[in-house]
Amino acid sequence: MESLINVQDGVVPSVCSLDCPDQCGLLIHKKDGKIVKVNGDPDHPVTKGSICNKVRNMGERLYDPKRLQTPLKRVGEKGEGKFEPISWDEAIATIARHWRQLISEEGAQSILPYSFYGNMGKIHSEGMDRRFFHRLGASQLDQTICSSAGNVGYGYTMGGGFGTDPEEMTDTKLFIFWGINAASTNMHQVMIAQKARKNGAKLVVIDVHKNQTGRMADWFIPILPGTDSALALGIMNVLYEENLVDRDFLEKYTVGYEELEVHVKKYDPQTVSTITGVPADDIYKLARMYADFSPSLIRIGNGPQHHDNGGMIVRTISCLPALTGQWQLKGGGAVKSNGAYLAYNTSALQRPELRKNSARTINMIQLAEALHEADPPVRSLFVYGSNPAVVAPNAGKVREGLLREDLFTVVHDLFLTETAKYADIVLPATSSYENTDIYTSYWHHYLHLQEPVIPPYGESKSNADVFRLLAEAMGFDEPEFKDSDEELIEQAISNVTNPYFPEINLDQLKEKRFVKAKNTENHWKNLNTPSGKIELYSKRMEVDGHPPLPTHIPLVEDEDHPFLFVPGPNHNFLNSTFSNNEKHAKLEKAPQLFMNTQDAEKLGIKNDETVRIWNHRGECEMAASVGDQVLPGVVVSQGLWSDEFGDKHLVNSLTPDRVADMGGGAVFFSGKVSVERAEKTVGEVKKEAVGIE
Ligand SMILES: Nc1nc2c(c(=O)[nH]1)N[C@H]1C(S)=C(S)[C@@H](COP(=O)(O)OP(=O)(O)OC[C@H]3O[C@@H](n4cnc5c(=O)[nH]c(N)nc54)[C@H](O)[C@@H]3O)O[C@H]1N2
Ligand SMILES: Nc1nc2c(c(=O)[nH]1)N[C@H]1C(S)=C(S)[C@@H](COP(=O)(O)OP(=O)(O)OC[C@H]3O[C@@H](n4cnc5c(=O)[nH]c(N)nc54)[C@H](O)[C@@H]3O)O[C@H]1N2
Ligand code: SF4
Ligand SMILES: [Mo]
Repeated sequence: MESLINVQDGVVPSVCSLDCPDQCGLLIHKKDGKIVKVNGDPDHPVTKGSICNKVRNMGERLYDPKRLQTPLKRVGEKGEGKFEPISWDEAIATIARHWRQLISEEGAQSILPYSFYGNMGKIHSEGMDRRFFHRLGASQLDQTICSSAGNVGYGYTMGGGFGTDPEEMTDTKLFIFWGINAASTNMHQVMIAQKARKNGAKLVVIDVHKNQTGRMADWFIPILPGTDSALALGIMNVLYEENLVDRDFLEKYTVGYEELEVHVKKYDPQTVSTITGVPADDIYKLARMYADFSPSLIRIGNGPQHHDNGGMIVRTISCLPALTGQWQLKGGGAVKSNGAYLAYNTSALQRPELRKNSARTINMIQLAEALHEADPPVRSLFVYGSNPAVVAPNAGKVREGLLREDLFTVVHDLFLTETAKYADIVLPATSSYENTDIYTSYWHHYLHLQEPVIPPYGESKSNADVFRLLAEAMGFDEPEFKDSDEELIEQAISNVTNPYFPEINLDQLKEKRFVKAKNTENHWKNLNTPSGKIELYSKRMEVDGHPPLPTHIPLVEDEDHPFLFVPGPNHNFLNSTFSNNEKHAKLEKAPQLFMNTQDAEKLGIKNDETVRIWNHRGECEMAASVGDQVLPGVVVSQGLWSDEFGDKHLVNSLTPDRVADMGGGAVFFSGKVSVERAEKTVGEVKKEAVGIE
């Protein structure tokens, strides 16, 4: 078949590479060899031709004049952003020279790779890079920043990332969006719910912020941050008390339902109300509704697990569907992540046996500490697919660490990100549209192939190609570094032990482009928990130092400030991706701080006035949005804003970098702040934010 790159004018297939559950099938419209339009693929069984506005405007990002074209070396101070173009030969030779010296003087552990999923492609985000860093013997990175607390919590109950198939949700009668801003972050889940609502289904949203998603609900339930375990236990209390549980199901398919019955007696609605801020009557109403409406589906978002007790919150919520036997109904159950259905042959792709040392592991959310205090010190950082100077907690301290003169930093990205500004060497990355790769969704059940649809931009190179070059420069002559991207794909999808993984080879995938996981319907009958059942009581949790039954555990006391601060993502960016693209930034206008009218009145803050938000870690400025969208004592912002449009918008300068209860997860939403009126007008803040009046 002709390479899609060579199509000058026409429509070619693709898949969205962003860290988003929807993983849409795309159709790329080309003219004169360039992308002129990005549409959804109407033949995709789940995303069905609709896509978000962010990716509709992807062309603006791919051809943004700010996109990197050549390798660069730093000629100014760290952080200043002054660079000069160099050749790939010089860039790779410089890195190899530094690393050889570091390895001989301080050991390979002094080198730390830092990566996440700016591109979700397996080959480029967790393929050749892993082979290289294993062989190098570098420090290992625990990739905890996104959803590890919730995934571990869900896993205690359900044995891993196994939940309801979105394609089965057409008959669902009750959707509970629990801590997910799906209107912005999982738009096809909203479309499915909206369609079901036409047939009488109801939508309940439980959130700390009445945002785009909350506003479309039949019933919005505001809750205090980090108290969702208590609410779920209150629901269980009513279900048991009023005999609304499915005892047959519990007996056959769960462990510990009798212990749970005794345990939840102490979580009566009155007690739970004082913890959660949800009125007791609403707890009764919600529990009865949950029993009445079948099938029901709980879509568990990422918000609740970005707290000190986030693992336990997700663990607790994930017990609910079993109580009313939802798993046995088509479209009933829950989804946290469905990623496990498409677990592939990671060891064949990543070759852990190439590692000859047992190097330390560094938790990525503690980068600030690692750069300041690791012993032996981190002396070189290689960043790709991530922008820690913006996305990591305690980002002010991360930036201080990046200033260290004795730290040799390399950043591989499409743009001169905030992190790249601190680099010694910057390497230009291809976009996913320029690569060959495979993608698996963590919500729907499809595996996709991406073939390059445009040539590499300027001199940019894919992640895998950069690691092939580095392997050669470091003298690694193992055949594993010679494998092509297509060979890597073949290895990843062959000899997969996961029983749900579809039987497919690369030629078949080229023809079909996407293929579904198989036999997933009865997953809940044979779980990867120690008992094989749904574990309401978990011995494994006890061994790991947690209460074995779902339990409400209060948040850690952050330093003494009056407001809990919840800085989540926004609609038009994807984490920090797009925040530097003018079109997307203009659509967001300016960063806002949502606060309750009572709090604003006490502080003499009016709507649209600029406020200063601060704590012992840092400070920020935003325009106040005063109203009833959040409960008193809570403030919420949206979006990880770029430095390019103002230097007072780094929300992560305020967030704590302590770890959650499970999985070493991040606690972005458990920090506390003070808020006061700033002297600036909102007009000035907006102007800084997006360059508009
Ligand atoms: N447009 C857009 N889409 C995205 C992203 C993006 O940045 N922008 N990011 C992508 C990524 S990487 C991820 S992980 C997902 C995240 O997407 P979601 O799963 O939606 O997670 P968040 O937006 O972090 O938080 C969801 C909601 O949880 C609420 N929340 C916070 N704390 C609590 C709490 O204690 N209890 C309850 N009940 N609610 C709480 C927040 O107010 C927010 O509305 O989205 C992906 N999709
Ligand atoms: N305050 C706060 N902070 C958060 C969150 C929050 O809700 N609130 N959410 C957290 C979550 S859930 C996540 S997942 C993290 C995400 O944090 P990151 O993983 O850092 O995500 P992005 O900010 O999108 O940065 C991805 C970078 O990868 C680059 N990139 C894209 N494709 C490629 C490629 O093929 N190769 C290379 N080399 N680079 C590429 C992009 O240009 C971009 O600069 O942020 C976390 N930070
Ligand atoms: S970001 Fe999400 S919704 Fe938008 S195109 Fe990509 S997968 Fe689809
Ligand atoms: Mo994430």
